[in-house]
Amino acid sequence: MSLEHIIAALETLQSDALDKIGRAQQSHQLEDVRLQFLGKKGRLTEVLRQLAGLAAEERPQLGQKSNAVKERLTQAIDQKLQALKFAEVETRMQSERLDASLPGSGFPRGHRHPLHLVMDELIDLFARLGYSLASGPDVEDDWHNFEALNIPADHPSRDMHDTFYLEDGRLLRTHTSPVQIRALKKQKPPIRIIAPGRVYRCDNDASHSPIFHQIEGLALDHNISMADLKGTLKHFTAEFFGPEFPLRMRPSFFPFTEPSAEVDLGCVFCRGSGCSVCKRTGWIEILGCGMVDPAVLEAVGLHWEETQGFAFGMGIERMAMLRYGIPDIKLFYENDRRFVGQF
Ligand code: 2NM
Repeated sequence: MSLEHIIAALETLQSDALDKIGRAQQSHQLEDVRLQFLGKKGRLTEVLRQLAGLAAEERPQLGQKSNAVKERLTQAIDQKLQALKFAEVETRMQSERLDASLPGSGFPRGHRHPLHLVMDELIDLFARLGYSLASGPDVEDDWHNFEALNIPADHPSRDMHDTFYLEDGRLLRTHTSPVQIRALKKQKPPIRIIAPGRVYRCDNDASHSPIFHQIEGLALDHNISMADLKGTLKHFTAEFFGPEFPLRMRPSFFPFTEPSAEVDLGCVFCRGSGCSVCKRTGWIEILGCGMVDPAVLEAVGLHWEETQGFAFGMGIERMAMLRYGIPDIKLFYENDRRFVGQF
C-alpha cells in the first residue's frame, strides 16, 4: 500500500472514531472506542503494520500522521468523557433538586400534662378564695402522716392506707394532710391553705396507681362552720365543672374530721339520668371533707373552743378524668404525646 493509501486509511479511521465518540452516551462506550481504535490490537496498530512496506524516508511522515491521529482521538475521548460526567452530575442535580420553599417537617412540641393543667387550675381557683399554697416533703415521719391526724398505731384506718415504709421507719406520705400539720405548727390561725402533691399507696390495679396526686384544703378561724364548707365546695364545683351540676353531702368517717362527709356531684357524663360511670345512681363521688377533729387541733397546740375549721381532700387524677372524660388512670403516666397533646 502506498503512503497516500495509508494516510487515507488513517483519515477514515479518525473520522469513524470521531463519529463513534460523538454518538457515545455513556463512559463505558468511550472506553470501548478507545480499545477498538487505540488499543494494542486496535485499528491504529493494524494500519501501522503497513509501515514495514514503506520506504525509509516515508516512515517519519506516517509516524507524524499516526501520532497526530492518536493525539486527536485521545483528546476527543477525554473531552467527551468530561462532558458525559458533567451531564451526569447535571441530571442528578435536577432530579435531586431541593425545594427550599417547602414547609419543614417541624419539631414535635411538648405540651402541659393534663394533671398539671388541672392542678394549676385548682391552685388558681382556691387562690382567688384567699388560699395560699403549702408544700412539704414526700418522705414523712409517722407523727406527721398519722399520729397528729388522729390515726394512732393499731388504728384500723392505717390499713386503709397501704403504706410504703422506708428501712429507717419513715414512710412515703399516703396523703397531703401532713403538709397541713406542718403549716399549723408554723403558723397560727386564721389560716387558709391548699396542699397539692404526690402521694403514695401500696395499691396498683385498673383504677389505682401506687403514685397519684391529691389536693387538700384547710381553713381555720373562729366561727367557721359546716355551712362555710358547703358554700366553698359549691363554689369550687360550679367553677370547675360548671354551675349546672348539683352537689350532695353524705355522712362519712375520717379520723381527722368530725363530722365528716363525702361529696357527690351530679354525674357529669349522663347528667343524672344514670350511666355505667355513675353505676346508674346519677351521682359521682368527688371528694371527702369535714370539720377538723379536736384531736388534730390539740396535736398542733390549738383548742376547739378558740379555733374551728374545715378540711377537704380530692384526687387530682379523678378530677382530670371527670373533667376531660379520661377512661383509664394509667394514661396519665405513659407520657404518650398523642394523649398529652389533647388537652
Ligand atoms: C380528706 C378528707 C377530710 C384533711 C384533713 C386535714 C387536716 F390536716 F387539716 F386535718 N387535711 N386534709 C382531710 C379531711 C382530707 O381527704 C379525703
